[in-house]
Amino acid sequence: EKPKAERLSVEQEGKFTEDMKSLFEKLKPSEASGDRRRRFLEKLERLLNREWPGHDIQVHAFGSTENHLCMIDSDIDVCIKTSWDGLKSTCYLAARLAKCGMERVVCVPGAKVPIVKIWDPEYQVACDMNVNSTLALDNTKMIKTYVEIDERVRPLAMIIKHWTKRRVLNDAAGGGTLSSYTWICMILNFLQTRDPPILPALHQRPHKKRPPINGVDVSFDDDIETLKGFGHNNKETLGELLFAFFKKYGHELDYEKKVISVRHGKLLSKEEKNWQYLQNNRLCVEEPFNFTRNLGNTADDSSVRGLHLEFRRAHRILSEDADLATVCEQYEFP
Ligand code: 3AT
Ligand code: MG
Repeated sequence: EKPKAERLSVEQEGKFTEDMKSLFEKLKPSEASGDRRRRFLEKLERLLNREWPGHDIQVHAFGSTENHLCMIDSDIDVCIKTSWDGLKSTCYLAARLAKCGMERVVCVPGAKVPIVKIWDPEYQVACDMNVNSTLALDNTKMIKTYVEIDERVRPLAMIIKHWTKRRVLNDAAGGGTLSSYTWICMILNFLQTRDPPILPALHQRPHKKRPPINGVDVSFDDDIETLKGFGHNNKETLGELLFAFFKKYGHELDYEKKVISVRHGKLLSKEEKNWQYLQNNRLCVEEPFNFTRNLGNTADDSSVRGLHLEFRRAHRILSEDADLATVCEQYEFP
């Protein structure tokens, strides 16, 4: 299938950008929901230190609670930092949280990062927590920095996240599709590869080196004052960008050969990464810190084919009548 139109007409583009702005206003979480999240985090920290006094237990939020891309129904991701060994057993932690009034408590001890999931009925929030797995705090800081560089990043990324949820493309663990984190990396790389670019590659810019954590280099340029305005030579509107996003992933990217790399701010080849023979390597998205990891491997070949069709569907609807509501229509299982 060939792309229907190379670009939007001026009228389509104007309408579409306005629709995006008003959808963004609806997606932005209210102040009240921000408050609920903050108060839940304070409560959790109080509760943990009351249950296990003397261990200086700190609660750090990461993921969308911290990276400016929070949706109304986003969970709260938490890293519990403590030098005490006692919380290493996530099931022990889970049992105590259940006693303290948390609901739907589940411990997942065998995961790459063991977590506890809870629902707090008081503040009506879901929370995933890990103990001392701090890498996510650093990659959250990276995303937050990218979002702050140019004012188009936040509305564009929120709308794409909304689209992924409506089209049921945002369930890495259960659905064999992609996590929000993987989607965000695909959006950032798209913005790094516009001409002229809207985002730089923070890892490639000069910056102070920090000591590695568990062998992983966690440093990148986070000097937001000098980074702001980086993309000002690019004048593309939100509407043009979303259209180009669907076109790129629906019709332009060579999935067979390429690797999406936020760390390098460009596409790499599977050969140079030696990723030709990885399992589930149809869609390759390099994890920016643990760069031997392919974030796209949660989607198998048939799932990537489904994603590809979704990009093409969105692109086709936009080129026909630029209707954002239809693009984001809830997917109904047949
Ligand atoms: P939602 O609003 O919850 O959909 P999010 O940005 O919070 O979006 P996730 O809940 O998928 O994204 O993930 C929470 C954070 O966990 C994001 C990132 O800091 C970290 N993370 C997720 N997946 C990975 C991964 N495969 N490798 C490293 N860090 C990850
Ligand atoms: Mg989250």
